[in-house]
Amino acid sequence: MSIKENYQVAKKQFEKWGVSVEDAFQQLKKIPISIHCWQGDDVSGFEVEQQELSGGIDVTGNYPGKATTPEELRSDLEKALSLIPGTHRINLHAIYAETDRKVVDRDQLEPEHFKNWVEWAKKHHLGLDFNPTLFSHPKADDGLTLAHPDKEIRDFWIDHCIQSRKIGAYFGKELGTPALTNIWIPDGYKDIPSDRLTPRERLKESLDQIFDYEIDESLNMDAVESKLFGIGSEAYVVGSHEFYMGYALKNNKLCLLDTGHYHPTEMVSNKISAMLLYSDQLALHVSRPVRWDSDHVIVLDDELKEIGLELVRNNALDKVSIGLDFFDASINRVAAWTIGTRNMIKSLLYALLLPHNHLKQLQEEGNFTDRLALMEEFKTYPFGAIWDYYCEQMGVPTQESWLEEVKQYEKEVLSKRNS
Ligand code: RNT
Ligand code: ZN
Repeated sequence: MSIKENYQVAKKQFEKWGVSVEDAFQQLKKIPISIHCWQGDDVSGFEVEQQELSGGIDVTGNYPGKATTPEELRSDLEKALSLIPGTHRINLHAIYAETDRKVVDRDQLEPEHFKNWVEWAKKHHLGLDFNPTLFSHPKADDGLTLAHPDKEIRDFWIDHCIQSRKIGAYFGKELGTPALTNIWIPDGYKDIPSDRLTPRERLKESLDQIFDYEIDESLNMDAVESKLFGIGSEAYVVGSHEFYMGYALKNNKLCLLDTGHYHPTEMVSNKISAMLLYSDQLALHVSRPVRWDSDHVIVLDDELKEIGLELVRNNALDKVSIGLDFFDASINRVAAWTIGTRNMIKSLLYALLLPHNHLKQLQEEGNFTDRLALMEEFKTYPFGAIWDYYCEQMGVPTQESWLEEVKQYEKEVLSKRNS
């Protein structure tokens, strides 16, 4: 049977429940995923004076062929994008600036250092998002940035964040879609602090200064990303969840929830509905923590499906910016992007195919038997046949056939690099 024939049979199964598969496709097409550029080069970036990755995050593996120039990274992204259905966004970090071999410190970065990215994004109809980089830098060596006791260091990073917001606004203006500029800092302590409050007071003040600089919100939106712990900040992280949730709500900023930044039994899927009652916008870094914030490539596991379900059944697709955040250097990096992004889209499609009104109604009636029975049965409905047809319709390879293309690219391009 062809993909189309399989689809036609499968479609009937979902239609039996009043679900329109065509409507699901229409909706899915419009959901942009912000694909993080840093999976392509192990969070290295292109600074002239390259620094070791710091900030308590870590990339393991040395799969050959990593991108070491902007051209290589963009070419790898293009390959991945050609294997992913839909029109998406690319998420950049400040270390991906192109400064023409000149040393430009982070507080001096300007929109012009990203003009090649913007030209490229225009050509490929992509939106761009941004992140200041507050790690892998001598001024972040002791693991403190915006909460640093030294005012000079704080000011340096404040300036960097303000410049970053300007760069975000430049993306927004050039590309006609607002950038999301997300601040994540590593600040924290390895061991039990003797004072938790003072660093948090300083972080709050630094953020106030950063956001005091006025930027048109229709061009750039600001997000803040919390964390529970990192390597070297096991005992205390200044920018904890409560810290940023309070800050974001009070100051009308977006809270960014990274799925790897909570206690292992604490699920981001369970937070979305609660957060959205108090804020009309939210951002995600969808990642996969394995025992710690390990940033494994996302797989179609229960939590990823649950996130998709929460976004769809709460009508939250317009309110939540979906970004990805994983970096695995032990496998082909183009494949890593492709696997992870296709999985994110699959989780949304899976969710778009369920009869949510009916399932909600069952719960309201206290009919938990039917609720569980149906939710379990839907797991083995012929979702794969619908996904395959979606890929075919969107002009990207179906099933595992994309892997052949990655292998070909590896043979022709990646294996010729000396990285
Ligand atoms: C770190 C945060 C942060 C980074 C990127 C590279 O724990 O998740 O988002 O992964 O900024
Ligand atoms: Zn993150």
